[in-house]
Amino acid sequence: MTRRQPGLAAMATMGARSGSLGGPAEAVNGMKPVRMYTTQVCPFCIRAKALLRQRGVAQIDEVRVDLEPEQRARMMELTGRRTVPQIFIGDTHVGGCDDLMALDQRGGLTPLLNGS
Ligand SMILES: N[C@@H](CCC(=O)N[C@@H](CS)C(=O)NCC(=O)O)C(=O)O
Repeated sequence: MTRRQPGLAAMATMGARSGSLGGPAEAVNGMKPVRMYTTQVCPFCIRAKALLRQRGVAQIDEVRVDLEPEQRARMMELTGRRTVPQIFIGDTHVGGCDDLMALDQRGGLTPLLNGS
């Protein structure tokens, strides 16, 4: 699932990205919004997206850092990391794919997604 691309008119009125993560991530199905910094060729990104979908995430706000170099800089600024994926659930920086899977294995992913 890729990030929604706003129309030109919307972009003209939007100015800077909104929200605490700097973008348009929104809650869907009562779940916290999920943002993932990715590149096109990235097996770890594919694996992370598959796990999130298995846990009921219907929408991922995907930021393609290979297409938007300024977003790679933003990702590194926010996370201190240079690899993709970098995953945010709500305001929480989960980390990469390994971190997401470890969180799930210790039972923390679903509660985080549900804000409980
Ligand atoms: N342990 C990390 C590995 C992530 C990783 O190696 N991602 C690759 C792309 S699939 C990457 O960003 N490579 C570029 C680099 O290492 O600078 C995770 O689970 O997310």
